[in-house]
Amino acid sequence: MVLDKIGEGLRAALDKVTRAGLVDRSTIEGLVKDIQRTLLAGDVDVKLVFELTQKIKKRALDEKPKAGMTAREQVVRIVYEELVSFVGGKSEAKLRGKILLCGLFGSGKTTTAGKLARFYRKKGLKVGLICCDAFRPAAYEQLQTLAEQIGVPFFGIRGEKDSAKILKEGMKKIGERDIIIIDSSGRDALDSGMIEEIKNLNSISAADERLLVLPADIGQAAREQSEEFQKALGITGVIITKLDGTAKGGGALTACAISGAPVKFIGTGEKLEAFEQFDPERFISRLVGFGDLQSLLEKAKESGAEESAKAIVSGKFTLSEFFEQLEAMQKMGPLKSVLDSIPGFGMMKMPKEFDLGKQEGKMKKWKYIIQSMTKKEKESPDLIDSPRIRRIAKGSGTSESEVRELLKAFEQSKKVMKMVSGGKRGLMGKMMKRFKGFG
Ligand SMILES: Nc1nc2c(ncn2[C@@H]2O[C@H](COP(=O)(O)OP(=O)(O)OP(=O)(O)O)[C@@H](O)[C@H]2O)c(=O)[nH]1
Ligand SMILES: [Mg+2]
Repeated sequence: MVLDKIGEGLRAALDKVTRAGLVDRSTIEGLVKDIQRTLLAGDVDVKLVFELTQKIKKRALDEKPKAGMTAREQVVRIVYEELVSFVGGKSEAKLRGKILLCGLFGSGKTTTAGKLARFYRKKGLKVGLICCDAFRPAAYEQLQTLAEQIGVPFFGIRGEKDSAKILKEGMKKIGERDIIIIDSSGRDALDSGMIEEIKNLNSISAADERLLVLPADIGQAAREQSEEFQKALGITGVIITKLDGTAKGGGALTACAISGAPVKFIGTGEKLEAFEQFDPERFISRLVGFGDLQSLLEKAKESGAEESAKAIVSGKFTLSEFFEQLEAMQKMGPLKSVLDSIPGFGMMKMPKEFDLGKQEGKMKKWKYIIQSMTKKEKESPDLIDSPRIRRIAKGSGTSESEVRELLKAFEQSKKVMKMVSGGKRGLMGKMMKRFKGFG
C-alpha cells in the first residue's frame, strides 16, 4: 500500500475516535494532534498541516451532526472530506490527443510512457509511442522494448540527435492514433537547453497534455519543480512516480496539490501495471481504511455477486438475502477482505458470526433452516417465536439452538450494517452516492 505510515497513523487516529465513549472537545483535540504528528512524519509541509488540522478542528467542534449520523461518524466524515480536498480535486487526463512527458533525469518518464500506453490501450484506444529522447543512449531501446511488451506501435530514430526531427517524422509515420505518447529527455536541472527543447517539442506536437513526471522521493521539493515547469511550459498536470518506495510521498502529493498542477496519475512500482489514475476520494478512502468501494464492486462484478454486495452494503436485507450474500461473498474470496473493503469496516470489530472461516459446515445447516421457513418468516424474522423455532428446527433436521444462532447472526449483522451505514444519510450512504450506478 502506498503511504503506509501515513495510512497507519490516520487509521489509528480515527480508530481512537470511533472507540471513544464520548466525542467531546478533548477527543477532537487528541485527534487533531494525532493527525498533525502523522502528516508531519510523512513529510507534509508544516504550514499546510496546521491549516488542515485547524479546519478539521473548527468543523468538528462547530458542525452539528446531520440527522441519522452519530457525532463519531460526523467527525470521521469531516476528516475524510478535508483530506480529500487536501490532496486536490479530481482531474482526468484527456482520452484523445497527444501527451508530452517531461521531467528531470530518472524521474520515471520512460517507464511512465509505457504505463500510460498500457493504461489507454486497456481502455480500448489506439495508442502510439514516440521516443524523443535524443540525449540518453539507450532511451530508444528502453521505450521500444516497452512498446513491444504492451503491443503498441513505436517510433524512434536510433542515433538521431535532433529530437524535433524525430517528432516530426514520428507524427507522420505513427499513423492515426487516439493517443500519442511522447517521451522526452531528462536533465539534471531545469536548464535553458532543456526548456528550449521541450518547448519546441510542445509546439511541434501541439500537445493536449503536458504532464510533468515527478518522483515521490523528492518530497516537498515537488512544489518548486512543478511551479518551475508550470512557468516554463504550462504543464496540464503531474504524474507522481515511485510512491511505493518512500516515506516522503505525502509531501510530494500535497505539494503538487497546492502548486496548482493537478496530480493525474500515480506510479506505485516498477511494473507496468503499478499505475493508476489519481482519484482523491478513492485514494483517501483507501488510505484511511474506508476500504475501496470501487474495487469491492469490481470484485463483485467478477463473481456475479454485485447485487448481494449492494444489498449488504446498504444494510437492508432479508434473511434469505442474508444467506445468499454469505454464499455469494464466499465466491468473492475471504469474506474478511471483502468486508475490509467496505467503508467503515476497516475500523470496526466484526462480530464473530461474520467469521466465515469457522462456518463452512454451518452454511449448509443454515440453508436447510432457511428452506424450512415460510416466506413471511424469511421476510420478517421478528415473527419467529419459540413454537416457530421448534417447527423450523424439526423441519430442517437441526436443533433449536442452531435456529436461534442463525437468527442472532442475522440480527447482529444487520446491527453492524446499520451502525456502519447510518442509513442513506450516514457516512456510507454519502460515500456510496459518489459511486455511479450504486443503489
Ligand atoms: N519503485 C518504482 N520505480 C519506478 C517507478 N517508476 C519508474 N521507476 C524506476 O525508476 C528508474 C528510472 O525510470 P525511467 O523511466 O528510466 O526514468 P526517466 O525519467 O525516463 O529517466 P531519463 O530518461 O534518464 O531521464 C527505473 O529504474 C524505473 O524502473 C515507480 O513508480 N516505482
Ligand atoms: Mg527516459
